[in-house]
Amino acid sequence: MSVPTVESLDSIYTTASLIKQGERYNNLIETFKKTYGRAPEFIVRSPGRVNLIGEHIDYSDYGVLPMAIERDVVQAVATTSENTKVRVANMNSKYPQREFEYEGEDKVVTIDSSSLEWSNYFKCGYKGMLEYAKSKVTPKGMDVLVDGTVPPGSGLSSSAAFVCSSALAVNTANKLGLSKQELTEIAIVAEHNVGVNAGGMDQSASVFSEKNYALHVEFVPKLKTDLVQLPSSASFVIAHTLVTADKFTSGPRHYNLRVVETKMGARILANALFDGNPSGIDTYKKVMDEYFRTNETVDAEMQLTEMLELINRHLTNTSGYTVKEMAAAAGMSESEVVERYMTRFPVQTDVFRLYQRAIHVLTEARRVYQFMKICEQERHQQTPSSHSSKVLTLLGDIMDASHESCTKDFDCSCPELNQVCAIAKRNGAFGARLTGAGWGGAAVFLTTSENVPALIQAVKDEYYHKKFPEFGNDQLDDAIFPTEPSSGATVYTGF
Ligand code: NG1
Ligand code: MG
Repeated sequence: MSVPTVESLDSIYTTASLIKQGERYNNLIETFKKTYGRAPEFIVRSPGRVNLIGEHIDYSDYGVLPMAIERDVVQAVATTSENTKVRVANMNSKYPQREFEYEGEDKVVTIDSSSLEWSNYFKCGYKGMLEYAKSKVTPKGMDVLVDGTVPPGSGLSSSAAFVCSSALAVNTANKLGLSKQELTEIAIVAEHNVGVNAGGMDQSASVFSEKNYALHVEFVPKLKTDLVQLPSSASFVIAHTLVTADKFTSGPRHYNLRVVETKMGARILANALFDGNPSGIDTYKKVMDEYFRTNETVDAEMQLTEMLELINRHLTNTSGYTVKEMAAAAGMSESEVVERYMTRFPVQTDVFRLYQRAIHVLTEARRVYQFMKICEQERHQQTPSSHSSKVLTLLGDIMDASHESCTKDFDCSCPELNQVCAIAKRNGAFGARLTGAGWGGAAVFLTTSENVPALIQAVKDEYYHKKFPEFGNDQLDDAIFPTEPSSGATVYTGF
């Protein structure tokens, strides 16, 4: 079997080289035939991502700077018009084959988010797309075979890669013709169906990324992406601590709690600044935009500096708020706070640390601008080699500051993440930080291409070999690997 030729069904979905993927795709196609007794009609692919800078600020509507990685979720698909049954199988035998039926225009499909069930991620994409396309189509029946290479629970967005590729599969199967923008927006909301109140960074990166570029993603006034050229001397290494952060289980104490802490902080600030917050603003970026609406000349970094002053003035309770105190400061009733922010995504905590979370969000948002400014300046330079290490030092310092802020103020790191970052810093990393949600999962290191092998070896020796002596080199290649900015969502046909 030859390597499938790349032909995007819809030219807006990026095409990517399959040369390296030949064997994997052939395997997928052969297994598909064995599983379903027919050949797939098309293959979709959506990658994971690594976030370079801008952690936990997407749900405060601040811009972030991720890039797609080579690791991805691919799905081979065949359709039928005879029924609306969907069968989903996985190349990994850990995930048993499932099937479900289209339940009609209103419901589309039931998702039981009370259990951690792999096929829920497919259903999310399916439901989101068909709800959006409402009544235009009776969906096709689908046979689907999934193959994922993004380590789950690693902070590299296996979930978004899965949901976006599912949405793309449904888009392609039913010829819905939705744009990247629509698909991304649908995938963002759809992922809430698995019980995580996530922001929109991952889906945007998975869909819009292009090879060789990082992606600046902004969320307000609407989703917008821009390609960012990274310095040519920069190389990145990803290291998964192998401590998995399962947001599904720990969400009430970690991820979903941070969403409440940042939204309530923004509400309190908006209540103080805008006379009762009549429009119910609940993200810091929207507070900032409103506050500077009449004075847009002030640049974003300065706006953020002023926002930090406002935080010091208005979120004064640095030892943490109770629900009652938050409600009072936000000008809301306690029941409204609970109903609006803690019911669909419940949380568990004694106090809400609004001040510390706010300091992280605003300084981190400022770091995104600083990081991009350096990349932009670098793009206009002819780079003598003495200069390139200066640029990496500047970018690395920003990444280090991000890690420190995540550790101290956002409290989303863990000992293992701190440990791998410290090892990296001692072994030639210019910067090292956790990436993704944290509390486990992966870190990202900035280094030069020459130093990549030594850096990887050092982390293997000092971290993996000590903590996971049973792991062979093959398994470790899955845990620590160099990465390059890769391409986003793709449809392959004609094989
Ligand atoms: P990970 O941990 O990669 O799934 C999560 C959120 C992002 C963002 C980051 C933290 C999901 C699907 N994604 O990423 O939106 O908030 O944490 O920056 O939960
Ligand atoms: Mg995820």
